[in-house]
Amino acid sequence: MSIFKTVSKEEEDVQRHLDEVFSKIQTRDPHEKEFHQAVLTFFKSIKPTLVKNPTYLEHQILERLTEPERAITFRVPWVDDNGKVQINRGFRVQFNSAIGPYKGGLRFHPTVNMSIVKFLAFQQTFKNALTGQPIGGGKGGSDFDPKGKSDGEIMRFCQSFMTELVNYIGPHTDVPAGDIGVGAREIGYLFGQYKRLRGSFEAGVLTGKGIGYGGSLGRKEATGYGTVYFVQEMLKNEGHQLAGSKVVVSGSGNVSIYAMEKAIELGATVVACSDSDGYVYDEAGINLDTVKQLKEVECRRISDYVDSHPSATYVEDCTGLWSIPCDIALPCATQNEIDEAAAKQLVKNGVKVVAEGANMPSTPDAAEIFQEQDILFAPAMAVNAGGVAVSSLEMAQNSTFSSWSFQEVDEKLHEIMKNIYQSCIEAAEAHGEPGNFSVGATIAGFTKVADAMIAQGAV
Ligand code: NDP
Ligand code: 2IT
Repeated sequence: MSIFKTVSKEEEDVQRHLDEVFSKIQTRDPHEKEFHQAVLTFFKSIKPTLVKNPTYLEHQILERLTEPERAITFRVPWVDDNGKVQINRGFRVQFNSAIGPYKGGLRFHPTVNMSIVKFLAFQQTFKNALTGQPIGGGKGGSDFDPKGKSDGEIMRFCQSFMTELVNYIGPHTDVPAGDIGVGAREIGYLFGQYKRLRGSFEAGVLTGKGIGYGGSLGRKEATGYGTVYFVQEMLKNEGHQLAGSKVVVSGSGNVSIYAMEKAIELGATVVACSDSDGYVYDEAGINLDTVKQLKEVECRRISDYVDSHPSATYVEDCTGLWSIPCDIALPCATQNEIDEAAAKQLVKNGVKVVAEGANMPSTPDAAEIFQEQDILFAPAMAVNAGGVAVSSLEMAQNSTFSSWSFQEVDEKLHEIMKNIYQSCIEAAEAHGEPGNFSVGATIAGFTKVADAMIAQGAV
């Protein structure tokens, strides 16, 4: 039986094709379940445009789009503080370069494997297209766990990782950046080693760099701010505003912190945030200075928040966060953090907006619940695109030896997020699914990449 709902003859044909391609992908790499999830969600969303434009199928676009141009794994040996050799696995998936050099972050987390990196690189391709910037899609990382490692261990790991990665990247080839477990410190060590190995200062090879050596003002804030700018557009369209709303944000890393900062600046109250151990609830509003001090400066756990805020509550259950009543839910931690039960709980508690700051944080069941219940639900591909968009602005500054002010970058980011919102709305409307941001975002990104691929022939 088919996994897709059918209606017309044209739809049936498209569906058969989608089923065939999907089944081939599953058979080839049966254990890559996150990648399968991303592909299936993508197929469901692009179906209306395939029905309208059969030419995409004639060019075997789906088979080509779902096979990375290159997928690299490598050994990363490093020496720990006890003098013991440790071995991790490194990855870089260069998924699609139809519209520009591969671009996407590096994730250091023990859960990293080929399925995770492929799903991230696949989605990055369409996200990057949506930004309107000339960047292709890639992603990488390692199963290295930065937690509890000394600064020296982090540096030696990054140097070893780059010693291999250097063979595959460059300002016009592939430009990595940060993601989970990779922030300014790691990018600094990676950049230093790249520069040493190449013997030249190629600023545009990595983004998210420190401001003193080619980084862009506003990059650190971009993903979180962009997430909230997107939410602002969604609310504006419904005649609502952020001021006075109650917000729950998962995670307390880079995306979460700057989503909280912008939401608070715009008058919302953020009542809870989390890390992988648990969440804090502060009815009066989370004190962001405390979170920044704990997470950005001292690398401590979110449980320590209550030491200086005794009226707040800490609960050792990170997904329990979704049972807190709120108007706006911003999942900003990791994939599949909102499952069916959490989605039902959010809906029951009256959530009005769910915007994905993290990549693929809602399971397919959860996403379906939000869509069925007419919640304003927007996918990662659109919502968190501000980070990579400003990475592209960093590349532009590097290539012209210029540096723009924070305000200039922030204004450009805001404009880009408004444009992404508009592209989603228009593409959804044009394909008979008004208000469906998942369909709109995916089709807008897909069209740009697929058209460029067709124009460039079978490469
Ligand atoms: P950080 O490493 O800065 O922060 C990650 C946060 O999520 C931490 O609070 C972490 O808790 C929590 N977390 C990580 N893994 C899990 C897990 N398995 N279960 C529960 N909590 C978890 O990463 P970022 O903020 O950069 O990234 C967060 C998300 O946003 C990711 O999905 C990433 O792909 C996405 N993203 C990031 C962009 C960027 O510019 N950085 C751009 C676009 C998307 P703990 O400290 O306990 O591990
Ligand atoms: O998922 C993402 O978009 C990122 N981690 C940011 C990628 C980038 O190249 O800035």
